[in-house]
Amino acid sequence: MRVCWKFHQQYHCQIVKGSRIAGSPQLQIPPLPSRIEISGMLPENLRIEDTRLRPIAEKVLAGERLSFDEGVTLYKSSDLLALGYLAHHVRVKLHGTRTYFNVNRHINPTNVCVASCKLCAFGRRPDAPGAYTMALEEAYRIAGENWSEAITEFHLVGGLHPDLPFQYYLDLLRGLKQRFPNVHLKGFTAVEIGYFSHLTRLSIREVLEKMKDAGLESLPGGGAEIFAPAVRRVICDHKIGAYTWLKVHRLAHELGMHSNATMLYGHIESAEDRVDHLLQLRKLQDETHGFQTFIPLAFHPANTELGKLVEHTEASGFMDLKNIAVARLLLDNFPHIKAYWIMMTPRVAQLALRFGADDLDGTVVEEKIYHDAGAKTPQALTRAQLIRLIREAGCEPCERDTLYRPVIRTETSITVQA
Ligand code: V47
Repeated sequence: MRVCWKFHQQYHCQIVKGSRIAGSPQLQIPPLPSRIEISGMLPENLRIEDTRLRPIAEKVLAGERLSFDEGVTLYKSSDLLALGYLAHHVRVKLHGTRTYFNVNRHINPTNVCVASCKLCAFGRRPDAPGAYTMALEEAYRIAGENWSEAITEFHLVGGLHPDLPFQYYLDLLRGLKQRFPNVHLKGFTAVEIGYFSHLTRLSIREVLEKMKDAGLESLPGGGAEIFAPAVRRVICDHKIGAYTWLKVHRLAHELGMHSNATMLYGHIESAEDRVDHLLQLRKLQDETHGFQTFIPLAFHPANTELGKLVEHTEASGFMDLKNIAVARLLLDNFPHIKAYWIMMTPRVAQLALRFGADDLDGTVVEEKIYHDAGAKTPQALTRAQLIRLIREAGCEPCERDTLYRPVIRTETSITVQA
């Protein structure tokens, strides 16, 4: 058992790793499965309006893997309640009603970005109004601000800054780890890692090794967008392609780091593009088992070039729930599906807990990427608000750390179960 003491201005926290507070519920995290086995009978009372879904439902309940064509059928169906029923069935087999959330803080060290992706409202050219880059001390100060409950994760993501040396990021990681030794550092999308490799002429593996050595513990899922090259050329033409995105995650997994995956929907992509994207992720997961969570992300058009190019209405609650459900059904080897409340609103994210999602993400504290693109959601939710949303949906809240280990809090201590 490792015991460390962490002192904050607001809090004195005892962090006890690998132990359990007496009297707390004994929760076990399942190891990452290589293939998730699910079986059952099609219940008599399951009403499937879209008859094309019936054979797919039989396969889902028999625990069989779905094909590309079946994925497209799921996306083209409007029988959302049947999709939700099936996805919820899979979710309950995996997790019961347990629903994960975490107490985290987002930090975006810079919004300066040379990529100019048409989908993005966050990145700025270096001389554009609103461009910023945090000095290291400023980043450390912000990391400790505006939260009242001890954080277990910093989520670090920025732009592709042309002049910041790689050393800045290594110093940032080291400085955060030094000041907040018990906070997990999840950071830098595969796009940023690819860019650091390009800038430094180090291989991607070397970049990841150096970042890991400086304190990086896992990678977020951003930058995946849609893998289909024809779509990528329009929405983010200067970014790494699918091959490099997947390579970065494969290498991170080989180095023992877990990561997440995302998909951006609701712009110019087709149902086939979405299924192709999900199946490329499923294939890599078969190889590495390093992904923890899949997060579908709805495109927000405000203040983006892409928003001006396409005649567009913002993604609907219907599409949000469908993407959660289809992801749960196709990604049979991903342990978790996250309903990111910042993106889908707390109201829809709560519904998603009954459509295949088992994770709501976290307290976040300060969010820029979606709010620059017009999100009307709050910047933060408290731990109590997340718990209420989960309980109201008839689910059992479970605070997790980044690696899905249950976290148990008292007023003075935090326990992470091994
Ligand atoms: O990569 C950017 C997307 C992502 C827009 O891993 C946009 O736990 C919609 O990846 N409209 C960043 N989406 C966010 C992200 C994430 C969020 C929460 C948790 C995790 C995790 C990862 O946001 C980008 C891009 O795909 N994005 N601009 C936009 N206008």
